[in-house]
Amino acid sequence: MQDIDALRDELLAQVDGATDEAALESIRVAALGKKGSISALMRGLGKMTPEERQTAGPALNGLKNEVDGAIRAAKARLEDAALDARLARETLDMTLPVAPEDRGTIHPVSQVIDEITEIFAAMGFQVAEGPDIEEDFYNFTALNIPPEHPARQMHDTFYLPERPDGTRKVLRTHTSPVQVRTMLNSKPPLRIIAPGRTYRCDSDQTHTPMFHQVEALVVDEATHMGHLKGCIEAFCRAFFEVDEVKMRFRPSYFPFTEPSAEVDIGCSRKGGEVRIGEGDDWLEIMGCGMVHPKVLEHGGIDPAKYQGFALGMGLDRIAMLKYGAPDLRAFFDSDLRWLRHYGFAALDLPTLGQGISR
Ligand code: 2U9
Repeated sequence: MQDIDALRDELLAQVDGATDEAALESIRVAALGKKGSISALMRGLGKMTPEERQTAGPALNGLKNEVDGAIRAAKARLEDAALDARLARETLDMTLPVAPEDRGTIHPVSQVIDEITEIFAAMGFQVAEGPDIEEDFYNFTALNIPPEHPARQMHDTFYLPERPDGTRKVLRTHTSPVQVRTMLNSKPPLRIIAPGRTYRCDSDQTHTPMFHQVEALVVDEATHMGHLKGCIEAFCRAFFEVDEVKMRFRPSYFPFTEPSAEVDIGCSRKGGEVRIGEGDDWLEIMGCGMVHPKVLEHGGIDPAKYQGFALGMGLDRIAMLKYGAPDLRAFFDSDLRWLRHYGFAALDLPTLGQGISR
Protein backbone atom coordinates (compact mmCIF):
# COMPACT_ATOMS: atom_id res chain seq x y z
CA MET A 1 0.00 0.00 0.00
CA GLN A 2 2.95 2.22 0.72
CA ASP A 3 4.16 1.58 -2.87
CA ILE A 4 0.79 2.45 -4.29
CA ASP A 5 0.51 5.77 -2.41
CA ALA A 6 4.02 6.81 -3.46
CA LEU A 7 3.38 5.84 -7.08
CA ARG A 8 0.09 7.79 -7.08
CA ASP A 9 1.78 10.94 -5.74
CA GLU A 10 4.59 10.64 -8.27
CA LEU A 11 2.33 10.01 -11.29
CA LEU A 12 -0.15 12.77 -10.39
CA ALA A 13 2.74 15.21 -9.96
CA GLN A 14 4.05 14.24 -13.41
CA VAL A 15 0.58 14.75 -14.94
CA ASP A 16 0.31 18.15 -13.25
CA GLY A 17 3.67 19.22 -14.66
CA ALA A 18 3.05 18.08 -18.25
CA THR A 19 2.97 21.03 -20.64
CA ASP A 20 1.92 19.29 -23.87
CA GLU A 21 0.03 16.27 -25.18
CA ALA A 22 3.20 14.38 -26.08
CA ALA A 23 4.40 14.55 -22.44
CA LEU A 24 1.00 13.26 -21.23
CA GLU A 25 1.16 10.38 -23.68
CA SER A 26 4.64 9.37 -22.39
CA ILE A 27 3.31 9.40 -18.82
CA ARG A 28 0.33 7.27 -19.88
CA VAL A 29 2.56 4.69 -21.61
CA ALA A 30 5.02 4.62 -18.67
CA ALA A 31 2.18 3.97 -16.16
CA LEU A 32 -0.65 2.22 -17.99
CA GLY A 33 1.08 0.73 -21.05
CA LYS A 34 1.90 -2.98 -21.30
CA LYS A 35 5.25 -2.48 -19.56
CA GLY A 36 4.02 0.40 -17.41
CA SER A 37 4.49 0.70 -13.63
CA ILE A 38 0.80 0.22 -12.75
CA SER A 39 0.49 -2.71 -15.17
CA ALA A 40 3.52 -4.35 -13.49
CA LEU A 41 1.89 -4.04 -10.06
CA MET A 42 -1.35 -5.51 -11.51
CA ARG A 43 0.59 -8.50 -12.76
CA GLY A 44 1.92 -9.01 -9.20
CA LEU A 45 -1.66 -9.65 -7.97
CA GLY A 46 -1.42 -13.24 -9.23
CA LYS A 47 1.36 -14.05 -6.82
CA MET A 48 -0.44 -12.70 -3.72
CA THR A 49 -2.45 -14.62 -1.17
CA PRO A 50 -6.21 -14.21 -1.52
CA GLU A 51 -6.25 -11.96 1.57
CA GLU A 52 -3.52 -9.70 0.21
CA ARG A 53 -5.31 -9.56 -3.17
CA GLN A 54 -8.54 -8.49 -1.51
CA THR A 55 -7.04 -5.18 -0.40
CA ALA A 56 -4.39 -4.69 -3.13
CA GLY A 57 -6.81 -5.45 -6.04
CA PRO A 58 -9.28 -2.59 -5.42
CA ALA A 59 -6.44 -0.25 -4.44
CA LEU A 60 -4.59 -0.88 -7.71
CA ASN A 61 -7.80 -0.54 -9.73
CA GLY A 62 -8.49 2.74 -7.96
CA LEU A 63 -4.97 3.94 -8.78
CA LYS A 64 -5.34 2.96 -12.42
CA ASN A 65 -8.66 4.82 -12.76
CA GLU A 66 -7.38 7.86 -10.89
CA VAL A 67 -4.25 8.21 -13.05
CA ASP A 68 -6.20 7.54 -16.25
CA GLY A 69 -8.78 10.18 -15.27
CA ALA A 70 -6.08 12.70 -14.36
CA ILE A 71 -4.38 12.20 -17.75
CA ARG A 72 -7.69 12.64 -19.64
CA ALA A 73 -8.57 15.76 -17.67
CA ALA A 74 -5.10 17.25 -18.25
CA LYS A 75 -5.39 16.48 -21.98
CA ALA A 76 -8.77 18.25 -22.19
CA ARG A 77 -7.30 21.25 -20.33
CA LEU A 78 -4.37 21.46 -22.78
CA GLU A 79 -6.73 21.20 -25.79
CA ASP A 80 -8.95 23.98 -24.40
CA ALA A 81 -5.92 26.17 -23.76
CA ALA A 82 -4.62 25.52 -27.32
CA LEU A 83 -8.03 26.46 -28.80
CA ASP A 84 -8.21 29.62 -26.66
CA ALA A 85 -4.72 30.62 -27.83
CA ARG A 86 -5.67 29.97 -31.48
CA LEU A 87 -8.90 31.95 -31.20
CA ALA A 88 -7.00 34.85 -29.65
CA ARG A 89 -4.33 34.65 -32.39
CA GLU A 90 -6.84 34.48 -35.25
CA THR A 91 -9.15 37.25 -34.10
CA LEU A 92 -10.46 39.33 -37.02
CA ASP A 93 -11.54 42.93 -36.62
CA MET A 94 -14.45 43.11 -39.04
CA THR A 95 -14.62 46.88 -38.68
CA LEU A 96 -11.15 47.38 -40.23
CA PRO A 97 -11.24 48.84 -43.79
CA VAL A 98 -10.39 46.51 -46.71
CA ALA A 99 -6.65 46.49 -47.38
CA PRO A 100 -6.22 49.23 -50.04
CA GLU A 101 -3.88 47.17 -52.25
CA ASP A 102 -6.65 44.59 -52.84
CA ARG A 103 -9.43 47.08 -53.51
CA GLY A 104 -11.25 46.56 -56.81
CA THR A 105 -13.33 49.01 -58.83
CA ILE A 106 -16.57 48.99 -60.77
CA HIS A 107 -15.98 47.38 -64.17
CA PRO A 108 -16.75 49.63 -67.18
CA VAL A 109 -19.47 47.18 -68.30
CA SER A 110 -21.13 47.39 -64.86
CA GLN A 111 -20.78 51.17 -64.99
CA VAL A 112 -22.46 51.29 -68.41
CA ILE A 113 -25.28 49.02 -67.12
CA ASP A 114 -25.76 51.40 -64.16
CA GLU A 115 -25.83 54.42 -66.49
CA ILE A 116 -28.33 52.81 -68.88
CA THR A 117 -30.51 51.71 -65.96
CA GLU A 118 -30.55 55.28 -64.63
CA ILE A 119 -31.49 56.71 -68.03
CA PHE A 120 -34.28 54.22 -68.71
CA ALA A 121 -35.55 54.42 -65.11
CA ALA A 122 -36.11 58.14 -65.64
CA MET A 123 -38.32 57.20 -68.63
CA GLY A 124 -40.39 54.85 -66.46
CA PHE A 125 -38.70 51.53 -67.29
CA GLN A 126 -38.18 48.75 -64.74
CA VAL A 127 -35.24 46.33 -64.74
CA ALA A 128 -36.14 42.69 -65.40
CA GLU A 129 -33.88 39.69 -64.91
CA GLY A 130 -33.94 36.02 -65.87
CA PRO A 131 -31.74 32.91 -65.88
CA ASP A 132 -28.54 32.62 -67.97
CA ILE A 133 -29.39 28.95 -68.63
CA GLU A 134 -32.65 29.12 -70.57
CA GLU A 135 -35.27 26.86 -72.04
CA ASP A 136 -35.11 26.65 -75.83
CA PHE A 137 -38.72 27.91 -75.93
CA TYR A 138 -37.98 31.27 -74.25
CA ASN A 139 -34.71 31.83 -76.10
CA PHE A 140 -35.93 30.84 -79.59
CA THR A 141 -39.43 29.50 -80.25
CA ALA A 142 -41.31 32.28 -78.42
CA LEU A 143 -39.22 34.82 -80.34
CA ASN A 144 -40.50 33.53 -83.66
CA ILE A 145 -37.39 31.39 -84.19
CA PRO A 146 -38.92 27.88 -84.48
CA PRO A 147 -36.75 24.72 -84.73
CA GLU A 148 -34.91 24.58 -88.10
CA HIS A 149 -35.14 28.40 -88.51
CA PRO A 150 -31.83 29.59 -90.07
CA ALA A 151 -31.48 32.25 -87.32
CA ARG A 152 -30.70 29.41 -84.88
CA GLN A 153 -27.43 28.76 -86.73
CA MET A 154 -26.59 32.47 -86.69
CA HIS A 155 -26.77 32.48 -82.91
CA ASP A 156 -23.85 30.02 -82.43
CA THR A 157 -25.66 28.54 -79.47
CA PHE A 158 -24.11 26.70 -76.52
CA TYR A 159 -26.44 23.74 -75.89
CA LEU A 160 -26.70 21.73 -72.67
CA PRO A 161 -26.97 17.90 -72.93
CA GLU A 162 -30.24 16.57 -74.30
CA ARG A 163 -32.85 15.46 -71.75
CA PRO A 164 -34.81 12.17 -72.03
CA ASP A 165 -37.72 14.03 -73.71
CA GLY A 166 -35.35 15.27 -76.45
CA THR A 167 -35.33 18.94 -75.33
CA ARG A 168 -32.18 20.79 -74.29
CA LYS A 169 -31.51 23.95 -72.39
CA VAL A 170 -29.27 26.65 -73.87
CA LEU A 171 -27.03 29.41 -72.59
CA ARG A 172 -29.18 32.40 -73.57
CA THR A 173 -27.94 33.93 -76.82
CA HIS A 174 -29.66 37.26 -76.08
CA THR A 175 -31.57 38.74 -73.13
CA SER A 176 -34.86 38.54 -75.08
CA PRO A 177 -36.11 35.48 -73.10
CA VAL A 178 -36.31 37.78 -70.06
CA GLN A 179 -38.91 39.90 -71.89
CA VAL A 180 -40.84 36.79 -72.95
CA ARG A 181 -41.00 35.67 -69.30
CA THR A 182 -42.10 39.19 -68.26
CA MET A 183 -44.87 39.25 -70.88
CA LEU A 184 -46.12 35.89 -69.62
CA ASN A 185 -45.92 36.90 -65.93
CA SER A 186 -47.44 40.38 -66.04
CA LYS A 187 -50.02 42.45 -67.87
CA PRO A 188 -49.40 45.36 -70.25
CA PRO A 189 -48.61 48.23 -70.26
CA LEU A 190 -44.97 47.07 -70.00
CA ARG A 191 -41.81 49.13 -69.93
CA ILE A 192 -38.77 47.05 -69.08
CA ILE A 193 -35.08 46.78 -69.75
CA ALA A 194 -33.17 43.51 -69.48
CA PRO A 195 -29.41 43.96 -69.05
CA GLY A 196 -27.16 40.96 -68.56
CA ARG A 197 -24.80 38.28 -69.74
CA THR A 198 -25.34 36.49 -73.04
CA TYR A 199 -23.41 33.65 -74.69
CA ARG A 200 -22.45 32.64 -78.21
CA CYS A 201 -19.84 30.15 -79.36
CA ASP A 202 -17.66 32.77 -81.03
CA SER A 203 -14.20 33.98 -80.09
CA ASP A 204 -11.87 36.34 -81.95
CA GLN A 205 -10.49 39.91 -81.71
CA THR A 206 -13.97 41.43 -81.46
CA HIS A 207 -16.06 38.56 -80.02
CA THR A 208 -15.97 36.80 -76.66
CA PRO A 209 -18.07 33.69 -75.86
CA MET A 210 -19.69 35.61 -73.00
CA PHE A 211 -20.74 39.19 -73.70
CA HIS A 212 -23.28 41.70 -72.41
CA GLN A 213 -26.47 43.10 -73.82
CA VAL A 214 -29.27 45.35 -72.81
CA GLU A 215 -32.65 45.08 -74.42
CA ALA A 216 -35.71 47.25 -73.89
CA LEU A 217 -39.35 46.36 -74.40
CA VAL A 218 -42.42 48.61 -74.41
CA VAL A 219 -45.92 47.19 -74.87
CA ASP A 220 -49.02 49.38 -74.78
CA GLU A 221 -52.25 49.96 -76.65
CA ALA A 222 -51.05 52.55 -79.16
CA THR A 223 -47.28 52.12 -79.22
CA HIS A 224 -45.73 53.05 -82.59
CA MET A 225 -42.38 53.69 -84.26
CA GLY A 226 -42.50 57.36 -83.26
CA HIS A 227 -42.27 56.27 -79.63
CA LEU A 228 -39.36 53.98 -80.50
CA LYS A 229 -37.52 56.81 -82.25
CA GLY A 230 -38.14 59.30 -79.43
CA CYS A 231 -36.98 56.80 -76.83
CA ILE A 232 -33.74 56.00 -78.69
CA GLU A 233 -32.99 59.68 -79.27
CA ALA A 234 -33.54 60.54 -75.58
CA PHE A 235 -31.35 57.59 -74.59
CA CYS A 236 -28.49 58.58 -76.94
CA ARG A 237 -28.44 62.20 -75.76
CA ALA A 238 -28.31 61.17 -72.11
CA PHE A 239 -25.83 58.33 -72.57
CA PHE A 240 -23.35 60.22 -74.80
CA GLU A 241 -23.94 63.45 -72.88
CA VAL A 242 -24.62 65.59 -75.95
CA ASP A 243 -27.44 68.06 -76.70
CA GLU A 244 -28.14 66.77 -80.22
CA VAL A 245 -27.50 63.45 -81.95
CA LYS A 246 -27.90 62.74 -85.64
CA MET A 247 -29.61 59.37 -86.14
CA ARG A 248 -30.41 57.21 -89.13
CA PHE A 249 -32.52 54.08 -89.25
CA ARG A 250 -31.46 51.44 -91.80
CA PRO A 251 -34.01 48.72 -92.64
CA SER A 252 -32.97 45.37 -91.23
CA TYR A 253 -34.35 41.96 -90.34
CA PHE A 254 -34.87 40.21 -86.99
CA PRO A 255 -37.33 37.33 -86.60
CA PHE A 256 -38.80 38.94 -83.47
CA THR A 257 -39.52 42.45 -84.84
CA GLU A 258 -41.37 43.71 -87.91
CA PRO A 259 -40.48 46.21 -89.23
CA SER A 260 -36.87 46.07 -87.99
CA ALA A 261 -34.07 48.61 -88.21
CA GLU A 262 -30.49 49.20 -87.25
CA VAL A 263 -29.67 52.55 -85.72
CA ASP A 264 -26.59 54.59 -86.57
CA ILE A 265 -25.62 57.80 -84.83
CA GLY A 266 -23.54 60.64 -86.24
CA CYS A 267 -19.89 60.79 -85.19
CA SER A 268 -16.44 61.98 -86.20
CA ARG A 269 -13.35 59.78 -86.32
CA LYS A 270 -10.63 62.44 -86.32
CA GLY A 271 -7.26 61.08 -85.23
CA GLY A 272 -8.74 57.61 -84.68
CA GLU A 273 -10.91 58.87 -81.82
CA VAL A 274 -14.69 58.44 -82.13
CA ARG A 275 -16.66 61.51 -81.05
CA ILE A 276 -20.45 61.39 -80.85
CA GLY A 277 -22.59 64.38 -81.81
CA GLU A 278 -20.22 65.84 -84.41
CA GLY A 279 -18.80 65.01 -87.87
CA ASP A 280 -20.17 63.22 -90.94
CA ASP A 281 -19.41 59.59 -90.09
CA TRP A 282 -21.81 56.99 -88.74
CA LEU A 283 -21.59 54.52 -85.89
CA GLU A 284 -23.96 51.57 -85.56
CA ILE A 285 -25.17 51.36 -81.96
CA MET A 286 -28.27 49.17 -81.77
CA GLY A 287 -30.99 47.16 -83.47
CA CYS A 288 -34.70 47.75 -82.94
CA GLY A 289 -38.19 47.30 -84.29
CA MET A 290 -41.88 46.79 -83.61
CA VAL A 291 -42.49 43.53 -81.74
CA HIS A 292 -43.70 40.82 -84.16
CA PRO A 293 -47.39 39.91 -83.55
CA LYS A 294 -46.44 36.24 -83.17
CA VAL A 295 -44.01 37.17 -80.36
CA LEU A 296 -46.75 39.10 -78.54
CA GLU A 297 -48.99 36.04 -78.89
CA HIS A 298 -46.29 33.74 -77.47
CA GLY A 299 -46.10 36.18 -74.55
CA GLY A 300 -49.83 35.88 -73.92
CA ILE A 301 -50.60 39.37 -75.28
CA ASP A 302 -53.36 40.04 -77.84
CA PRO A 303 -51.68 41.67 -80.89
CA ALA A 304 -55.06 43.05 -82.03
CA LYS A 305 -55.17 45.19 -78.89
CA TYR A 306 -51.50 45.84 -78.09
CA GLN A 307 -48.39 46.89 -79.98
CA GLY A 308 -44.84 47.01 -78.77
CA PHE A 309 -41.36 48.15 -79.66
CA ALA A 310 -38.05 46.58 -78.68
CA LEU A 311 -34.39 47.43 -78.99
CA GLY A 312 -31.17 45.58 -78.35
CA MET A 313 -27.63 46.81 -77.81
CA GLY A 314 -24.27 45.15 -77.23
CA LEU A 315 -22.71 46.67 -74.10
CA ASP A 316 -19.06 45.65 -74.33
CA ARG A 317 -18.37 47.58 -77.52
CA ILE A 318 -20.31 50.61 -76.19
CA ALA A 319 -18.28 50.54 -72.96
CA MET A 320 -15.02 50.35 -74.98
CA LEU A 321 -16.15 53.27 -77.09
CA LYS A 322 -17.31 55.46 -74.21
CA TYR A 323 -14.34 54.80 -71.94
CA GLY A 324 -11.57 54.42 -74.51
CA ALA A 325 -10.57 50.85 -73.66
CA PRO A 326 -8.82 49.55 -76.77
CA ASP A 327 -8.85 45.77 -76.22
CA LEU A 328 -12.07 43.79 -75.71
CA ARG A 329 -10.34 40.76 -74.28
CA ALA A 330 -8.88 42.76 -71.38
CA PHE A 331 -12.50 43.19 -70.23
CA PHE A 332 -12.51 39.57 -69.11
CA ASP A 333 -8.94 39.14 -67.79
CA SER A 334 -9.71 40.08 -64.15
CA ASP A 335 -6.48 42.08 -64.08
CA LEU A 336 -6.60 44.43 -61.07
CA ARG A 337 -4.13 46.84 -62.69
CA TRP A 338 -6.43 47.19 -65.71
CA LEU A 339 -9.45 47.60 -63.43
CA ARG A 340 -7.69 50.29 -61.42
CA HIS A 341 -7.10 52.20 -64.65
CA TYR A 342 -10.46 51.73 -66.37
CA GLY A 343 -12.76 51.06 -63.40
CA PHE A 344 -15.03 53.38 -61.42
CA ALA A 345 -15.28 54.26 -57.74
CA ALA A 346 -17.75 51.96 -56.01
CA LEU A 347 -19.86 54.68 -54.43
CA ASP A 348 -20.02 57.04 -57.44
CA LEU A 349 -23.38 55.86 -58.74
CA PRO A 350 -24.38 57.46 -62.02
CA THR A 351 -27.25 59.92 -61.64
CA LEU A 352 -28.90 62.09 -64.28
CA GLY A 353 -28.62 65.09 -61.96
CA GLN A 354 -24.92 64.87 -61.17
CA GLY A 355 -23.60 63.61 -64.48
CA ILE A 356 -24.08 60.12 -65.79
CA SER A 357 -20.38 59.23 -66.00
CA ARG A 358 -17.95 60.15 -63.16
C1 2U9 B 1 -39.04 40.53 -77.31
C2 2U9 B 1 -39.36 41.12 -78.50
C3 2U9 B 1 -38.40 41.74 -79.24
C4 2U9 B 1 -34.92 42.70 -79.07
C5 2U9 B 1 -34.09 43.29 -80.17
C6 2U9 B 1 -32.34 43.75 -81.41
C7 2U9 B 1 -33.31 44.34 -82.15
C8 2U9 B 1 -30.90 43.74 -81.79
C9 2U9 B 1 -28.68 43.07 -81.22
C10 2U9 B 1 -27.97 44.30 -80.86
C11 2U9 B 1 -26.51 44.05 -80.82
C12 2U9 B 1 -28.04 42.01 -80.40
O1 2U9 B 1 -25.89 42.38 -78.97
S1 2U9 B 1 -26.36 42.43 -80.30
O2 2U9 B 1 -25.66 41.68 -81.27
N1 2U9 B 1 -30.08 43.12 -80.95
O3 2U9 B 1 -30.53 44.27 -82.79
N2 2U9 B 1 -32.78 43.15 -80.30
S2 2U9 B 1 -34.77 44.15 -81.39
O4 2U9 B 1 -36.19 42.41 -79.57
C13 2U9 B 1 -37.11 41.79 -78.80
C14 2U9 B 1 -36.78 41.21 -77.61
C15 2U9 B 1 -37.75 40.58 -76.85
C16 2U9 B 1 -40.08 39.84 -76.50
